[in-house]
Amino acid sequence: MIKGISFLRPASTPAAYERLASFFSALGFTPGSGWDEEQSKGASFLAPLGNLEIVEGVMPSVSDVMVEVTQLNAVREAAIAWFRGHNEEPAGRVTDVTETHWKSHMFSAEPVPGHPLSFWEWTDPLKGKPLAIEGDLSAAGMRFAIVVARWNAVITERLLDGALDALLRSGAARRHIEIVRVPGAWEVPAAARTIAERVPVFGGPGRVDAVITLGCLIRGETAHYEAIYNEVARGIGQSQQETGIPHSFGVLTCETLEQALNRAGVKAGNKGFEAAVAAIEMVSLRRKLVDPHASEGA
Ligand code: DLZ
Repeated sequence: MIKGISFLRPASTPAAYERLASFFSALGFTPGSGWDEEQSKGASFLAPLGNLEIVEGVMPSVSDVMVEVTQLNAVREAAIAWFRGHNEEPAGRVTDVTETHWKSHMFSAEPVPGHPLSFWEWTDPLKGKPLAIEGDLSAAGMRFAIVVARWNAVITERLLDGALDALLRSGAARRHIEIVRVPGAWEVPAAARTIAERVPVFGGPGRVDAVITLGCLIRGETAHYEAIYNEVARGIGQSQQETGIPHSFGVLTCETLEQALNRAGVKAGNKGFEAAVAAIEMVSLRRKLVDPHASEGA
């Protein structure tokens, strides 16, 4: 299995070795372990990606070392600063930035005569980057239902406060947030499903974009804890999968009341807040997946 590739640059003198090592360090390369032995020593520099290219015809650069970078101009400034730091004139040693014929721009620097190095960057900022579709965190125009259990209200009310805080601060309108209370966690899935399946009628509550589920089960105080928990999780998941409406999961399962308090805003964040943020993101993502142009110009 191939793990990596190393290019060796023989430095003709100790001074050339020191200069090249100093130049690469100044540009921000991560130092590798290198070696220092009787016969030779090596300064090693690591880059996140390596690529061996066999070229036929005209070489794409003056150098056989091409370093792909981001913020090419800043790298060039660092190269110029390195020469000035050595009381040397960079003119003639650092070229101007020029366009290549493959949608990129490039400059070259020669810290040691005979060792030209080319630095380049794609002009298309998305080129070479892994593209991902992600949801945004703006809740403007989105409609939510929050289903919250009354059992362990000292906890679930805090989760509700957290969820409302996240929605309102992310731009949701108060009138677009429906709060539905149910007796306990056991009842959360059924209410969530009824809301998610709702067909709007004139004057009625209308559709929601996501359902945020909130509850709190405490092992020490809950008979058949595992059985209840499994069923609640399964029911909420099933409602999400079968209706296609995002359901975020804010049902705490804790060993103790103290642990629950910590997750409801005391020491370990507020899981109601987190559930609301997840719901916003999933609504946005769903819109993009269904209609990739949905957020353009938004
Ligand atoms: C009965 C019960 C128990 C013992 N514990 C909890 C709990 O820790 N958290 C919770 O949300 N609900 C609990 N419940 C109530 C059940 O969820 C359910 O509301 C009742 O069994 C009525 O169906």
